[in-house]
Amino acid sequence: MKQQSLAIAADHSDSFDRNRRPTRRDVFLATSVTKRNFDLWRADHAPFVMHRSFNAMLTGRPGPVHVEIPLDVQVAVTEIDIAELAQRVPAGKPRADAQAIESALKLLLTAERPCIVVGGGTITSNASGELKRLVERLGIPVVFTWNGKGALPEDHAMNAGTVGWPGSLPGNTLASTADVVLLLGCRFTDWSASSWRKGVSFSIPESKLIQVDIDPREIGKNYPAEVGVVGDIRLVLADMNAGISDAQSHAVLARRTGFHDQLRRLWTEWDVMQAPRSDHDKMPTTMLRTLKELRKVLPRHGIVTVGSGHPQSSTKQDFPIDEPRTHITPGSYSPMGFALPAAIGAKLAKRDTPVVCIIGDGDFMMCMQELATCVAYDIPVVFLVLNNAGYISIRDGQDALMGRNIISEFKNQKTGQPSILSL
Ligand SMILES: Cc1ncc(C[n+]2csc(CCOP(=O)(O)OP(=O)(O)O)c2C)c(N)n1
Ligand SMILES: [Mg+2]
Repeated sequence: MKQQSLAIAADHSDSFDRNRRPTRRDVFLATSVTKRNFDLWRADHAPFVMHRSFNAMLTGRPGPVHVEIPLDVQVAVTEIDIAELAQRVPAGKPRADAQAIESALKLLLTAERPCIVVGGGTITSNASGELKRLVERLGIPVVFTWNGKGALPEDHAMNAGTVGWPGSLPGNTLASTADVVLLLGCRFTDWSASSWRKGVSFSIPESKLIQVDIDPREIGKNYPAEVGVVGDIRLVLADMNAGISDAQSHAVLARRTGFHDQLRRLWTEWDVMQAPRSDHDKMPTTMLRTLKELRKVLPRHGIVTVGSGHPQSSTKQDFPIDEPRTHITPGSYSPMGFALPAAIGAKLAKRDTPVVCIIGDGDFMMCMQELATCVAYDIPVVFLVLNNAGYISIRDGQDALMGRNIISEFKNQKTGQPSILSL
């Protein structure tokens, strides 16, 4: 077997110039979606390349690394020394500059209408405990982006729902009228910032921005930052918590009671707006009613993976998430074809946790062949297919922007009727 592989390698290397350095064209596709790229063109470079890959993948803002290994290198036999990975990656996480923490605290303590925006970085840095402490000591409402959902339980009194488009009325109202915005590990994508239209989700620079990110390149990228704090979010929040005295906490909580009343009023208003769809009791049913029923039976630690289009938006707006890493969303690129394999992956990683894939009919049809994988490998995922007979989020966008729609409803072309109706 080994001899055969080596023979293939020899054949291959005859036509392959192993001294040719990779050009930018070779790695162009991967560079746009990864942190670093390596072309491993010598087997004895493997320890160096793999250590550098793990270093890049696991440090700073974590992300994927692409390593290309040609077949002749894959089958080559060579002598190598491998050092411990622990000796090739940093110990601990970066802590922020004390002066930046102090400036941020000064703004948060004096603000009249502060708001915390929680992005996916908060969950990546396992900052939920420190976030809850800060929120409760300062009484600051929290809004979530798609990837931030779950960082704080949504039944917490300071939950203000989601921000951006789609978002919730409390989330967008509080974020857009805040005098100080504390942003935690969020890129301000077009979705989270409602295409940056002023006053819809954010009113920065009138609102002063405290931006916390482990990646310095994010600071001030889409909005000017009054205070840019570079560091691991859990450590930054721990330092902020340590800098607030009990007396400061009591004083600021007493000052913010009227502000908290407004948050409760906004939730009542939002519930009234959503009630016709979330309490709908006729058939065909609605997405919001379906999600409401799912929430009743899925335990808090149950995982949902979510498909593009209306299922992703409705889940963001009206499906409360209470624990980190239980809401797996395709995020702001929103690729169809993600939710179904993501559910399989989640179930493989957490065999004892219930996993539900909330997915539209269009998205489901992109990769439903993978159901065979679930059967072949006994992977019991629940698929909740929200069948509205079309790419209805796209149809609605076409109607709104162009006044007509095309090729977005799965109609029977003879009868003109969709096969299944649903609101
Ligand atoms: C790979 C890919 N192609 C196209 C899109 C654009 N797109 C976003 S939502 C959507 C329709 C999704 O249909 P469905 O899953 O049935 O959800 P619905 O909006 O109908 O509830 C499309 C085509 C996308 N996000 N990803
Ligand atoms: Mg659909």
